[in-house]
Amino acid sequence: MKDSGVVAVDVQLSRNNGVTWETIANNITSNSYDWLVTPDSTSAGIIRVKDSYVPTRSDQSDATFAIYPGCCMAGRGNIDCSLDGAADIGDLTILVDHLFINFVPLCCSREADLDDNGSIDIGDLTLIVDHLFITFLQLDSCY
Ligand SMILES: [Ca+2]
Ligand SMILES: [Ca+2]
Repeated sequence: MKDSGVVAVDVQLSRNNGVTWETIANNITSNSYDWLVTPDSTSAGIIRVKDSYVPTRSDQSDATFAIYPGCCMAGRGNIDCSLDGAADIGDLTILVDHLFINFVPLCCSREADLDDNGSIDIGDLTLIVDHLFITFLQLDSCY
């Protein structure tokens, strides 16, 4: 909640713990602002709110926060929903665990449905093994 002496604020985001900043919104006069989270993912996010007219007056989040890649927002294969968004050996491990060992639920089943046939099965396992080790086949995007 902004102080009554503050007319408007700018909201900024850093994805690298304050090294660089991007402006999310300018001249917000209300006490809240809804922001639709955008890529890139980060483990070092900070939000800063500055007085639009007296930029030396500002405050920021006390601790960093993470922005995770969305569920199947880009390419498939990030089965473990890792922050880097990458399809790698960790994702293969999760898929094997899901299919054969502990049957762990998946954080985003669409990431694991590599052949887009609506089920997670051995066909998807074949594709990620192919992607990682054999033909390095490009995985389809989610859309
Ligand atoms: Ca991953
Ligand atoms: Ca499938």
